[in-house]
Amino acid sequence: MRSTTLCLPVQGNPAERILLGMKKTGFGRGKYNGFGGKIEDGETPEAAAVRELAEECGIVAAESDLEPVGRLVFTFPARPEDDHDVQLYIIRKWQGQPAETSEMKPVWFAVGDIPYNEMWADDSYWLPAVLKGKKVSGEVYFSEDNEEVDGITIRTE
Ligand code: 6OG
Repeated sequence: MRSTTLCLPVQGNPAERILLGMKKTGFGRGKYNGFGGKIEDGETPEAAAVRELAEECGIVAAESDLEPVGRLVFTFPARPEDDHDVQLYIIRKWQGQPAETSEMKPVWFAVGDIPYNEMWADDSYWLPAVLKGKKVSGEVYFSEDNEEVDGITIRTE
């Protein structure tokens, strides 16, 4: 199980626009997603979230500006090495302009125009709730093709 972060930069409260990145390499290549990755040994989830934001799209955020919005566990029965335990954050304040890196190409989307058909299949189940200000927790089981959602439980608060 990989312990990771996923950070969603948004403008507006409630959210009006969201910054997503087209992933250029590795796990989730070819999909839009938030920014994040592995929590390194000895690193806090918040430190990892801030580091990954800078590495993937060049913006500099303070840990104290991260809003924790939940936790999701993704299970891939056909590829257990890809199981992910993900801490989710929203961020509304940072320094610098998002820029393309070797890992991600950042693009702003209106919240009514999110490209769910170019994202992980779970996202349409929980992202709308997060963008409305809810916290989520849940488990997602992927099918044998590692793409479709086979089972999902999402709790909101
Ligand atoms: P690395 O393991 O490459 O980071 N992530 C997911 N994000 C969404 N929206 N859906 C999923 O369903 C995900 N599984 C993982 C966590 C992978 C990045 O992708 C996120 C990390 O930010 C399967 O270091």
